[in-house]
Amino acid sequence: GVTRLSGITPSGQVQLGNYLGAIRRWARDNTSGDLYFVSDLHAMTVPHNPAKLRALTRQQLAVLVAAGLPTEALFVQSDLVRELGALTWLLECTCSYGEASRMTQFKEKSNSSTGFRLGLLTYPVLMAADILAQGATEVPVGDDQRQHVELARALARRFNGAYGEVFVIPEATLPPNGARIRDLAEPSRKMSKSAADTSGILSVLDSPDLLRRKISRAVTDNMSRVEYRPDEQRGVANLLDILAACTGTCATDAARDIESYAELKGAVADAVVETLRPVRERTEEILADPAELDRLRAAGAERARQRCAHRLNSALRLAGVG
Ligand code: AQP
Repeated sequence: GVTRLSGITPSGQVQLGNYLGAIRRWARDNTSGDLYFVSDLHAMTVPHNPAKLRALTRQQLAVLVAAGLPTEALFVQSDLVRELGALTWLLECTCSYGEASRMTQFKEKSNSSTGFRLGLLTYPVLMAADILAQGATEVPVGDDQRQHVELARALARRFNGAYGEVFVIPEATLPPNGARIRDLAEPSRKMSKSAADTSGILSVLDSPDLLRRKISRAVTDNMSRVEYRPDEQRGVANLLDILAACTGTCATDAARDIESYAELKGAVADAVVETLRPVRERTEEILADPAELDRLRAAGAERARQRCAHRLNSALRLAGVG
């Protein structure tokens, strides 16, 4: 069967782009065999706060449950840290230094910081372990992650060839192109949960008041033209993209009948508040029952561990250890 694996990193509060571009689609499209995980270990490649990471991980898991993902398809990456640590080592010893350091994302991110963590270099190998541990056949990823899935493929092939067939060769697939949501305050950037300045970031858990306030301050332009022209009017086009994604129309149609920027912002605020309300309320309910969330989490971890146990043991044995 097909096993699609998707992850979300708790590097900040889940934002509207994550919801509209990924989580909502996962909840709609998921078929049996698909897996979703909160990749908290990936949030450690840059300086992090332990208590915050723990809280965000829990919150993100709750959002995924609240969004309607089947709980049996969910797990938290660090609940498998021992298994993944072992597999990552086997794969690091299958990967060349040159191969890892050629990853575009590493080159970009290591350039912009001095004294970066070694994990920034090796995290694609951990990602390969995530994929190969679960026997994923498909990994739906955007362009920025494609190279990492290619690495996972190369490592799986190499390991299988050197020691014996143990890993399924995964394939990178293109997720259906959803809306790319941009930062309301800085529409040249995409909306990101780890952004330092949150004034243009709509969090899934923001109160309706806060959502409205942020939307009312969204950057537009002085053309006074409500039309969908992304190249000329990036801020307005972003608001129309958000409106369209929330109301299930296309951005050009969404622009029709709207006369002013004030009216546009009002419509966007209503649509965003109504779209996020059920997820936020359900997330709050889930977080209010920590014992039940712990139970869900433990059950997901157990299933994920069972899925990888045999493969990991075989890989260790074939490599001459374990
Ligand atoms: N602005 C966006 N519009 C549409 N989709 C988006 N996604 C992220 N931002 C937008 C989708 O959300 C999923 C979760 O991705 P991730 O946790 O692996 O990290 P990311 O893609 O790097 O998302 P962020 O919010 O920008 O996080 P940080 O700040 O940590 O980099 C993915 O499916 C992604 O496409």
